[in-house]
Amino acid sequence: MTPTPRRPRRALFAAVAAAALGVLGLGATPAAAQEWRGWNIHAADYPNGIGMDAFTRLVAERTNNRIRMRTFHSAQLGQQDEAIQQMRLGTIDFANFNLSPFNNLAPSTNVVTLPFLFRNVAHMQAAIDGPAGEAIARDLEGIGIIALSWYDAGARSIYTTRPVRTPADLRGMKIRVQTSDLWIDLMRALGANPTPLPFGEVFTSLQSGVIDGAENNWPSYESTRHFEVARFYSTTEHSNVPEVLAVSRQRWQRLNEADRAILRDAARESAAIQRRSWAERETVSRQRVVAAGVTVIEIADRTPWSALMEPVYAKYAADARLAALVRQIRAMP
Ligand code: GTR
Repeated sequence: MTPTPRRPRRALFAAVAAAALGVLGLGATPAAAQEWRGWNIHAADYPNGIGMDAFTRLVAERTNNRIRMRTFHSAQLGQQDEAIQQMRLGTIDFANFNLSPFNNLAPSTNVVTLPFLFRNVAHMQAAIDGPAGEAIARDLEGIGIIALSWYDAGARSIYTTRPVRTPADLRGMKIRVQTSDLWIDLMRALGANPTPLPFGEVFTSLQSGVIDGAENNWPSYESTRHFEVARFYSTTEHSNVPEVLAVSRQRWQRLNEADRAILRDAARESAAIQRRSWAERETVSRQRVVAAGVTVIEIADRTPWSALMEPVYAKYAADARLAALVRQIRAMP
């Protein structure tokens, strides 16, 4: 029997060790072997999934498959707060997030979550594509997340198991909110009993009566089938908080400038695709839930609602930097 020569054996060991380090994400992965993992809370056919799939396709094409990205749709890689932690650790490479779950981590995200701040979608887009986006991108970078582009998320409204026409109707009702202090205070200021819960637990919590309602845009209300258990949708349109398409700073730091530019361009183009798809889906989702017998309660006058928001502004837009940003956004044409 021929003894195994020393050198190849050592080489084999080195190769196995390198592969193991690669799996653990510890070694520098050769450019040719990049395989990125992406998180999406929604299903693949939701506007955000469509946007993310456009992003990954464009990046693959423009890097000749050097950077291959796979999006795990429908929260397969975990709920929102866990996914944010994983992005920060670098075990998830890219994702689309609503900005509310960053409220406690990145102060400027509170500004774009503020109730009744934006006059309409165009106003929100001008802010997030401009000064608000710049401030938020800086704050997110500080926590290990690189913002590449901004997705639409429409207006959020309250939906419940009993009709709600005025803030008085909400008194004492348990309303699900995202994990964010601002959201807890906002719901409290409206007189409700805020209940932070992961998105994936809202349906069963409505069904079992753990909560009496939640709040979201038309597409989320429809795609999650929450409308089957919470049959009243009151168009409070209290927040227009947008979303981010982002990559982990750990990945970003290993990219050269040319690849960074490819990712930025692809992300911007994916946002245009997401926004078009979003506008269509809002209409379709509304039609679907109305056809399914949901009662839409039109809130014609939002003044009684916005009048209660003073304490939220006092707490979350008090800091000089954030107050200046709020003023700048309000002054936008
Ligand atoms: C949706 C948003 C999700 C998530 C969800 C929630 O509108 O797209 O990212 O934030 O709301 O309420 O948890």
